Amino acid sequence: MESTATTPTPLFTSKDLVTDQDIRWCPGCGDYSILKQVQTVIPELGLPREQIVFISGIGCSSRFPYYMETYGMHSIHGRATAIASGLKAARKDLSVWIVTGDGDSMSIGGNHFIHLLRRNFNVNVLLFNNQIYGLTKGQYSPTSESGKVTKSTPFGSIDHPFNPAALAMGADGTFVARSMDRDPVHLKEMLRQAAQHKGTSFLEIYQNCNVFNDGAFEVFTEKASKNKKHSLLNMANHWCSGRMVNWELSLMDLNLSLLIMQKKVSAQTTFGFMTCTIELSQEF
Ligand SMILES: Cc1ncc(C[n+]2csc(CCOP(=O)(O)OP(=O)(O)O)c2C)c(N)n1
Ligand code: SF4
Ligand SMILES: [Mg+2]
Repeated sequence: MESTATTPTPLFTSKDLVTDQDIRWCPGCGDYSILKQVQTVIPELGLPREQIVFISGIGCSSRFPYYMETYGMHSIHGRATAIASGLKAARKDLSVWIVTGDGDSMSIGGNHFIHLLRRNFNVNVLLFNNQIYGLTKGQYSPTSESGKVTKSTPFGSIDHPFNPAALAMGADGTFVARSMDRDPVHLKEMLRQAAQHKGTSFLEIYQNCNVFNDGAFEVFTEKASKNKKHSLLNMANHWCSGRMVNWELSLMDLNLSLLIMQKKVSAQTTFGFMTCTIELSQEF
């Protein structure tokens, strides 16, 4: 049967999304790449700019709405999720995007974050995870690795880090994906899929803070290690084609003790492309 799906016609270009604001991110920050990919994908939605809204909390990442020529709000620390939910409840026609950081969403905003996913409001969450508090100049965050030495943990952090994607799955998130600032092709594809998803889409983006946590994700990008440490899985397709069980088995053979393998999910649940953080016992 022929597909009747049509691709929307863009009403503007990525250049129309560039604002007159001076960008205050440090030169070399991974946020620039994310901004560029978002500005590339948003016109593809075919919506007028007045139907697109970016709402952020507080942090370097949360300066994002200033740099998007759409509606937007640089809101309150950890509360972008609540404000976005309220807006979406009142204006279902809007495409609502939440931009947050690992501190903003996993510390002060942690409670709002899990309840947004549980409620499954039709909004999109972009979590820029640089595993540090960037704006406040380099304190450890809930996603910093154990032993992390920072100004606030001079003898090394004694905390176990949160895995935001695992947290999202624990809250029964219906779209959970992870990408990287350094992989623009994959990032754009994840943004497209997130936009298409009905319900809360959660996209975690590994983002390099070259000033306070440089190279945190090098292991996934450098030639010597990336094939061993980095694998792309698309659970959605495999679930739909009824082959999820096969994937589960083959991944277990490969020693991937990912949470997604252990968790029973509903048929509606979509898991986007996950970047594995566990060393593969053999290469794909
Ligand atoms: C109520 C409140 N508490 C604390 C702060 C200080 N503060 C500002 S940004 C921030 C953390 C930001 O970290 P993250 O969300 O990871 O963003 P990044 O700067 O790394 O992009 C904190 C603790 C604040 N602005 N308001
Ligand atoms: S402090 Fe880090 S996250 Fe913030 S703008 Fe600079 S490089 Fe980017
Ligand atoms: Mg951060």
